[in-house]
Amino acid sequence: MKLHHSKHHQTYVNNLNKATQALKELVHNRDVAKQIELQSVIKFNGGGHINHSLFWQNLAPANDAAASGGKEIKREIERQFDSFDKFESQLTAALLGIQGSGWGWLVKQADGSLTIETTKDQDPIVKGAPLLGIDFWEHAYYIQYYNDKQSYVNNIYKVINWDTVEKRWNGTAHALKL
Ligand code: MN3
Repeated sequence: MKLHHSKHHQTYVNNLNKATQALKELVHNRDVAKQIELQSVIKFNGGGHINHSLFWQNLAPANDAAASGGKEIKREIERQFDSFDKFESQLTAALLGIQGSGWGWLVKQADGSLTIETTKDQDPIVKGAPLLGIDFWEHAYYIQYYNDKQSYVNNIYKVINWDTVEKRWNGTAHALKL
């Protein structure tokens, strides 16, 4: 995770900064074609920055109170998914079903419903509020777990900061304002 934070996440930040700087010049020079060309770079690196920022705040040490917090959101999850176990197994299935690189999410929709979503590469959640995001790129688990994705999922569930999830759910922490 140290490498993940200081190398991988940092690269997205550096590339996003470079791209937004370049965009300013292109706007100034009224080069619309080049601005459009730059959109995918901004989406990838901006998404990478947003997703990882959400991810780090989503984690807590296993024995930390925050890892067993979030009583209200857990009750809501039980209500909407029938049980917490059902929620976890649905999220696990979604994560293990990702082909290539991507993310698994718990999202609060505008009508209050909770949904499990996956996004490809570094696409961020832009519709609804992402409450919980799990990085499912190989770089997130390979050093520690090799190809054993299931163990990565099992262990990441032990270090979820449920207080953060709850704050995003009840609006006391803005999910996308970093
Ligand atoms: Mn990552």
